[in-house]
Amino acid sequence: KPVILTCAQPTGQLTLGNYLGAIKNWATMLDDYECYFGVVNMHSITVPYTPTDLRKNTLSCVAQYIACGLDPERSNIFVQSHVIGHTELAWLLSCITPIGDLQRMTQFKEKAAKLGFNVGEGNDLKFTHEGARAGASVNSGLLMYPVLMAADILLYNADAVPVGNDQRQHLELCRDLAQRFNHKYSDTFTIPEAFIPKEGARIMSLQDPERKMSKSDDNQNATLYLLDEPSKLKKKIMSAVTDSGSEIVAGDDKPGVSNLLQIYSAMSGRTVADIEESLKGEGYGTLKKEVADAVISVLEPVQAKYHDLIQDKAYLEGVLKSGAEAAQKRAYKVLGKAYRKAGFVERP
Ligand code: AQP
Repeated sequence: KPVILTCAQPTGQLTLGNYLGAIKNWATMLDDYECYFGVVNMHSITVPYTPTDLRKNTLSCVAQYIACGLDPERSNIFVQSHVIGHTELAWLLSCITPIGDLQRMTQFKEKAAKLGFNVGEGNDLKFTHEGARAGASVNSGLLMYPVLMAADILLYNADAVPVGNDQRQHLELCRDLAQRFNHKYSDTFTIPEAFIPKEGARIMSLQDPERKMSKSDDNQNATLYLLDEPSKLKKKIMSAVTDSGSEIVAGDDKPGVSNLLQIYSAMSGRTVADIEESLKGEGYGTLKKEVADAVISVLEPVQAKYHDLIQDKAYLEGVLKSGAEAAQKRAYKVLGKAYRKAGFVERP
């Protein structure tokens, strides 16, 4: 079977963006692919965090994966730091990655901006006024993030990586690095394909529909978390920013309404055109109410399953143990091959 590898960060609670752009899709691939689903905790420490939350969110992320339909009997669910090889391969890859390639990554620029920096012309980092006053700094791990992500993927010689649209640029870099390594040494890595869903690939913030919905948004009303109580989900959707005019149609000049239609469509399986037609003449309030109903009816059973699973720590730890064993087996093989190609002598 072809191999897929894909991951989410346990930086915070998973969002509806993570679900629609990623996890929902992964759950459809269990039978046709050999699946590796990572919880990439090493990526989470590239931004400010607290260890207690990271620990809690890691197990919670595993339970959310399973509650969303990632069956551990038909896939390998593992935590990144449990598998030796991710950072080792990242080191090999970093030595063939020009720094400039990392400085121009959109996610790096956005996250650096959040920390108090502007990335100017020529990709140099400059303090913003507030950043300078707060003594801001950007750690080199944040810059290296895409190299570690490339290692996550190449370590399993994955054929494909199902991700949301925001990861397209990182995946391109991963493909470049694989090609560069293969060219510099000899054929070692599979060049992975990006699987980006047609619907839901880019769910936007409810408060600023020009930005993607993100788990670490400072404005809690901007993001729908999978574990938000139904009343909270409804409240956030009812207060979502909409656009001028009153017609319920998708379009570039209507980012707020388009986002709500996109969410509605992805949650209900109906097409946007069908929804537009059925809501002709109705106001934004009706649209929001229907979106809330659609979101809640999908998430309620997910939440019920999650609350059962999270009680059973022994079960979750068992899932992670067998996931890590399977992942490690594959990772060792690929890492060994890459080490040999790079000229490292065999381990005694
Ligand atoms: N808004 C989104 N719409 C569609 N897909 C999305 N993904 C993330 N946000 C959206 C997809 O979810 C998968 C896991 O993402 P991640 O955990 O690696 O985190 P991220 O992409 O950095 O997303 P966040 O939520 O914005 O996290 P923070 O706030 O920590 O940076 C990926 O496949 C991603 O494409």
